[in-house]
Amino acid sequence: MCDNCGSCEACDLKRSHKCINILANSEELGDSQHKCKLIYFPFKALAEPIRFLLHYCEIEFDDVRIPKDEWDQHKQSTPFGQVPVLEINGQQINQSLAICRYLGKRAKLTGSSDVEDLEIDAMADTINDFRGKIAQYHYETNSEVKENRKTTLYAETLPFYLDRFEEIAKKNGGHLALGKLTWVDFYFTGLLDYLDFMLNKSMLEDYPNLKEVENNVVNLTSINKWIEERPKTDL
Ligand SMILES: N[C@@H](CCC(=O)N[C@@H](CS)C(=O)NCC(=O)O)C(=O)O
Repeated sequence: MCDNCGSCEACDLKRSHKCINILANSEELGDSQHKCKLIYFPFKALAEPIRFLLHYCEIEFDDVRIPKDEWDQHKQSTPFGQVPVLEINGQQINQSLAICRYLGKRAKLTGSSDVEDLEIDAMADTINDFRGKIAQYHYETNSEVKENRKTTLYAETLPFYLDRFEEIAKKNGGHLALGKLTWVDFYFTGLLDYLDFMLNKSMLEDYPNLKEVENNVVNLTSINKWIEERPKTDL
C-alpha cells in the first residue's frame, strides 16, 4: 500500500511499504547487533525531520535523548561536539541536512536526475538559512539587539521567505519541489514546531499552500502514528 495515496497505483510515487521495508532492512542501516541510533536532546528541533524520515522508512532506531544537564559528558564523544548524530553500524554521522538527504535517498524521496536533486537541495539549504535567521533572533541574549532583530525579522525576513516558499508550494501542488513528495517536505514540516517555538507564533497561519505541504506529510500513516506516540515537548 502506497504511503502517499493509500493505493499502489493512484499516484506517481507507487511507494509501497514493502519497497521501503526492503530498504530499511538492508545491512547498511543496521543489523540485529547494530541497531540504528539517533542521538539528540529531548526536543524535536533539528532531530525531528530525521525522526520523521526514519519512521517513514520504517527503520528501527534508538531515539536517544540526552538531558541538557548531561550534555557535557557526551559532547566529546560526538564527531564535532554537536547533535543530531545518526549512528549506523557503529559509525557516527553528524549534520542534520546530510542525514535527511541520505534517508531521503534510501526512501526514494528524491528527484530522477541530478538537476532535480539540485532543486530539492537548494530548497533545503534555503529553509536552513531561514531557520538560522530565526535562531539568530531567538538566541540573542542582549535585549536591545534582540528587539532590533525582532523588528527586522517580522517586517522583512519572515515575509521575504514565507511569501516565496508559499509561491513555490502553490506551484508544486502542496510540495516544496518537483511537484511531488520529496524529503524536503519532511525537512520543512519536521522543523515547523521548532520555528513556531522560536517565533512564539504559528508561522503558517496566512500561508495555505505551506499548510498543505505540512498536511501532506503529517497525514502520512507512519508520520501520523509517530506524532501521536512521540514524547510531548514544546520545541
Ligand atoms: N549544522 C548542524 C548544527 C547542529 C547544532 O547546532 N546542534 C546543537 C543543538 S540544535 C548542539 O549540538 N548544541 C550543543 C553544543 O554545541 O554544545 C546540524 O544541522 O546538524
